[in-house]
Amino acid sequence: MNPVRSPKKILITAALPYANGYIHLGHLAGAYLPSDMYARYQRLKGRDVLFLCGSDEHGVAITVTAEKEKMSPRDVIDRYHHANREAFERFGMSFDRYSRTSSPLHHETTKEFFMEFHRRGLLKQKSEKQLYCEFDRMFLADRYVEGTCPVCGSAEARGDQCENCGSWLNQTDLIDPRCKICGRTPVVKDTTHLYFPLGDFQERLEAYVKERDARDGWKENVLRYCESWFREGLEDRAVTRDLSWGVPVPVPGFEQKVVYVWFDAVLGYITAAREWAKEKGSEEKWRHYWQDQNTKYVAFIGKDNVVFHCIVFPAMLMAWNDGRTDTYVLPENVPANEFLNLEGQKFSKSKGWGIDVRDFLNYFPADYLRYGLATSLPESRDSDFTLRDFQARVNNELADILGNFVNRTLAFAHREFDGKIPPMTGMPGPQDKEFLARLESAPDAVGGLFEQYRFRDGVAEAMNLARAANKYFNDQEPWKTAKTDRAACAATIHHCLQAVYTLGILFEPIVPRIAEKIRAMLKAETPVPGSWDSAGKPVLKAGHSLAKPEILVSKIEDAQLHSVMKDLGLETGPSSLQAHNAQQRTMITIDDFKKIDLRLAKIISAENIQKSEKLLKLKVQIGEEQRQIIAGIAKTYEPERLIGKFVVVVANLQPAKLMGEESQGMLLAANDPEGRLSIVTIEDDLPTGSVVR
Ligand code: B3M
Ligand code: ZN
Repeated sequence: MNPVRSPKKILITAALPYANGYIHLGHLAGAYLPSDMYARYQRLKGRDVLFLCGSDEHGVAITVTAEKEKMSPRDVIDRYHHANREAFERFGMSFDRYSRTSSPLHHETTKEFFMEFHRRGLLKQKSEKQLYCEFDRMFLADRYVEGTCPVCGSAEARGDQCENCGSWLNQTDLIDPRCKICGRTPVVKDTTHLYFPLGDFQERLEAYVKERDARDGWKENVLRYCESWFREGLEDRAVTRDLSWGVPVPVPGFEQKVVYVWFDAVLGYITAAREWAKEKGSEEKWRHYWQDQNTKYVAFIGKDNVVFHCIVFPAMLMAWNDGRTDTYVLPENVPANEFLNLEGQKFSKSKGWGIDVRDFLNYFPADYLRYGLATSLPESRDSDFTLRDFQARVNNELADILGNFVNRTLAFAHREFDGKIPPMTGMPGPQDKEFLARLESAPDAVGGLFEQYRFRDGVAEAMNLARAANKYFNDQEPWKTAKTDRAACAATIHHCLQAVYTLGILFEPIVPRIAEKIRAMLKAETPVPGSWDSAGKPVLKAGHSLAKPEILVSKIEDAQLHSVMKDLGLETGPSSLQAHNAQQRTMITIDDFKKIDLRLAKIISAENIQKSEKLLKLKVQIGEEQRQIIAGIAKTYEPERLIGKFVVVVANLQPAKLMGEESQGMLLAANDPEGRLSIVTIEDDLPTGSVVR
């Protein structure tokens, strides 16, 4: 049997976000909102759904954050795991389980796979050259090194990848590598790792992608990524790392190393199912989804995770399945979205450009956000989210079309028909028939698009039905027939109420709380599994009484939008958002502050530096001492203008080389978002060397 045509069981996963930062709108538009719409839709279709997610809590993403925020990795993951789980709940994600990869059960899952591969001799031991920081006494895994990209020349390439040109790198390829912890130049040393033979699976993987694409229609963007990987040729991948945070490698001689984060992260989906089953009190129930070849497994992700879900994870599952009878299902499809931009610019954690879900939901109901994102999902290419569009979508569509139709219909039924569903007598006219046909075909039209992972189109189709319903209401003019032809009026309202019911089902995957309100107003039961197919049909019986209508969606006023944009720092671009985020930055103690030795200094000489438009070379007097400081102020200050000025310098900053010149301190200056700059000076001429605090 073809599992895709009549899938009874559907396993759905959404990428496990790293527990090292808060979930933002870009994440939601990537993997989360689409997966949730899909899961909710499939449940309404009566399918047996298991929907899983959780926090990815290992790897350098976590340890780098821990160092930056001066916390232990454990504290980092605890903070973000709980915050993100809560944000997802508020957003209305309907996960059956939100797990975490630091759990003991997950370590067990990972070790099981690892040992299975090891026992079967799949993992090859190889020695490779890696960068080692003699100061920090460690091998610098992936993101612990930075340097110049050998492909594009960007100065900020990471050990594993250059974000600027997207090249995959070997850390030893980096030009001028630097240790990210201490800034020193690392040395090259040998280290031994275990490798998974990914290359051996290339042929089978190509066939796998081809077959699943033919069966379930993979997205173009995903196929393109896969093709380029296949074209380059798959190679063995190290699955161990020299780190202390992660799942310890269970192989003798390797106890000091941990399992590569991606090896364990994808297995997190299996752990989540095992946890879910445990909680349900039937420990083996997870196999009902993962280990039944009739399950359709769909893995929702963002585009940067394609290789791990379309190539690495399937290869791991193939490898397991080769030697076992308890075999896993492979992803039937891996719908990956592209990126969502915010107000025309990339979301960027380091630039502070983005909106956290938690922040946004302090201003607007989750369903407004769901609708706003659903209509701008980056399904085939990057897309843009702007607050203006968001307002327009909510006001002109959610409120004016859907909300308005539901409200006017219910209000009319209360006014003219005593709050009950009026009977339908007589034969429907041509316009009624046309509308009823439209209504009847809507569930399949919307559902068909959801089945093809075309959520934007599906949402538009659902809204089109509400549009058609409004038009029907207008064309029928029930306010007139109420006086002239009661039977016709009753029929119109009867059909409109059936349409309200249908909309209450079709909008459930998109805006679940609004849909719930609609059903409550109709006093229709909350949707039971399978109710999708009751939509479009005349389900409501004449005489059934209705609840009082309430406002479904209130509009977003301009003034409100402005103040939110200001609060969120969205008015003048990334730099103002950065300032906004800076206000929320971690507090420091007075002792932290005292570590900075700020001194009053006098500039005694200043000159340009050849080949640099930005830098000036200054000599400053600090008490008895003279120092050279290289300052990036040449665009604002002529050297002559600076001589004799009293400035504030950081006197205990580690010396650094800039354009070959040593800088023995730093000058304080203020910066505005437009890049204007002013050095900090002192009002009265106190002696140089005076302490500034
Ligand atoms: N945590 C990467 C990311 O958040 C990674 C996904 C894991 S899915 C198994 O983009
Ligand atoms: Zn170092």
